[in-house]
Amino acid sequence: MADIYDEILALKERENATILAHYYQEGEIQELADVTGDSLKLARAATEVDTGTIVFCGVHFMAETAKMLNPEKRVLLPDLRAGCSLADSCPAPALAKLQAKLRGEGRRFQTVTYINSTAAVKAISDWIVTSGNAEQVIRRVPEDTEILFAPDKHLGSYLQGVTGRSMILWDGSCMVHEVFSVIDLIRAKRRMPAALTLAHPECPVNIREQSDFVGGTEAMIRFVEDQAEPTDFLVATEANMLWQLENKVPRHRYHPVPGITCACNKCPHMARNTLETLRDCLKNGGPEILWKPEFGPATEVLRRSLLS
Ligand code: CIZ
Repeated sequence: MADIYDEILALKERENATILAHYYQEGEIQELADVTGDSLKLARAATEVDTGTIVFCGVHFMAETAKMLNPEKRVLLPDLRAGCSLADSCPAPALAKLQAKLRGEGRRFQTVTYINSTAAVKAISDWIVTSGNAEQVIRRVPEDTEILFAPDKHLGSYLQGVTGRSMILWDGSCMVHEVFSVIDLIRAKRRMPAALTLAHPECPVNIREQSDFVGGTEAMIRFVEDQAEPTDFLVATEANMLWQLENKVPRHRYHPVPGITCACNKCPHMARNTLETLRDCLKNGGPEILWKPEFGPATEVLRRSLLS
């Protein structure tokens, strides 16, 4: 391990690169990163990078976002196939068709899109939200306007509840958060009655209802930091988040909520980035995120939603 770590650090120096890593990456990658965070924190951090190259250890839409906000930088993604089931569930032509149908019915609406989407979808949206800023952004949508929320129906239904806004929900979901087992969660709560349950808002309502706290990953960190006494936490989000929680707030104990078919729930797309592919992408200068025509209009929406 030491060898590959040293190799990556030397290549990072040679290539004048900054490594940004999402909390859903393996701990060994998070440990090497210059900045770790959720997609909002990483998007903002990308605008402050002073090296010519950003290596984004996350999934494709996150690296695309970093490129859009920093067109002059070289943005590398260790494996271009690191996709997202939510982004896949919402192709831009299908969203455009629904928007045209709603307009044809005379409905007044704005499209609020989760950052887990392609640039082409962002380009036809009014707002982009992350789990960290969704409530604030939704408050910027005029009260007399409906909201078309895409692509995550679970996050959308959670936001309907907390904002009281009426929403038309796209039928998408995250393959990781969709499959937590409520039966196993209830069993774990019986075994550990003092434990607190944390759930990501991408989880279905049956998991959220069983939870003491619902929030994105940054909000989870703040919540556990606020608990002074050592506590057991059952955590319903991508299992690599436990590494970050253990690293940042080690006084607590963290237990992954199992998935229906697995003991802990990891994103197969995030897992495409490994120490080896990270090293190789620094060595080869690629794969690189290249500018596409839809990045222009998508960038405007991103900037007003995330940076102002
Ligand atoms: O916003 C993100 O980065 C995602 C996908 C989850 C979270 O809450 O960090």
